[in-house]
Amino acid sequence: MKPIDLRSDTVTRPTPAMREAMAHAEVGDDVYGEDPTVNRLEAAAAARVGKEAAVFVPSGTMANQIAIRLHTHHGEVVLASQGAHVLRYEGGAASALAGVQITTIGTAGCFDADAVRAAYVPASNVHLAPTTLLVAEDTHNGAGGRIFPLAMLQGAVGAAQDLGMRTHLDGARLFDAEVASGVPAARIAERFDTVAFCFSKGLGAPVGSVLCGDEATILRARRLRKMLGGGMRQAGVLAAAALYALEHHVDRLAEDHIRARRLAEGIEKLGLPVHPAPETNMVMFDVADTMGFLRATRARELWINPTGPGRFRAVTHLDVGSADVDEALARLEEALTELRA
Ligand code: TLP
Repeated sequence: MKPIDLRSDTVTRPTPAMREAMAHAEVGDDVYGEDPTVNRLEAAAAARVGKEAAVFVPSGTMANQIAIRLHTHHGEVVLASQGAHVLRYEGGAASALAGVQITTIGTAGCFDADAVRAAYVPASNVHLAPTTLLVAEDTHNGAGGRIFPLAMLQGAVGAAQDLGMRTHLDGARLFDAEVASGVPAARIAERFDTVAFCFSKGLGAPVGSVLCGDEATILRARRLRKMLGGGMRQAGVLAAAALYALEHHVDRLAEDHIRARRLAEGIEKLGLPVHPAPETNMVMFDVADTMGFLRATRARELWINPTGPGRFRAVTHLDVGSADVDEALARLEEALTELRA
């Protein structure tokens, strides 16, 4: 039985055309700035999100953590959304590497200008840790691939900047937001000092993310990348896959979103609560018996990750076709019949 892997959009494998691009990539030593394919990728990525410069890094986690180091000093506070990736899924890096605390604000992955103002602490009060950085996440993983409403996002970023804070956008899935909302990625990222996005999620590349911002900031980011061990020599082989993804796999994200909606409808028909309604490529649903559901689905080669007790996330991606959605629903029905027997 062919496994259907809905654990994440990180599980995609490079397509034959992408492998072809990788095989023919021109390379050089990127730590010397001499890899032509990396240089091309960085220029294309920066232009795509309306920033001056970009640095290619191995992962979204490294991009976010470099940004946090860039914008803060030890002992400061970062404001981020409830369930933010930088807080929940980056191995405690913000405290371990940058020495900052994270305070969460807002609900369901979003926050407004008032929430930023209410949480803001100036450096003048010696008892309190000052808030110096705002991190937004769009789309929001923990909130089920939710798109941050643009007016709210711009209001919150504006408020942070008026207070003298720096701002970073974790746009691991920024192009899902662009394709689903019709708002260009550059517009979403416009007011942020830095923006990170990933090639290794829905865009289908095997490895890689970028951090984008102005020239001076990205120059500092290059030093931090080196410090963290992210200087990657003949990385053009990977950059070729990322470039291919940027050129060929953005528009097709719409297919993932259609499939996620169809999957959600099918899951609801099977009697499982789905919430929120999917806006992009994630379907969040509840099954009370977490371990039983995992066993019953795994036994049928249907792979879905829990995100907490009684809660699951199914993600559509490049390697999940329309027929796979039907097959996943059939396996799900069988698993639930067994569970309810
Ligand atoms: N998210 C992964 C897991 O870490 C949870 C996934 O399967 O969704 N920002 C956001 C919003 C992300 O969802 C992720 C990956 C990252 C950053 C980190 O990217 P990587 O995995 O490249 O370090």
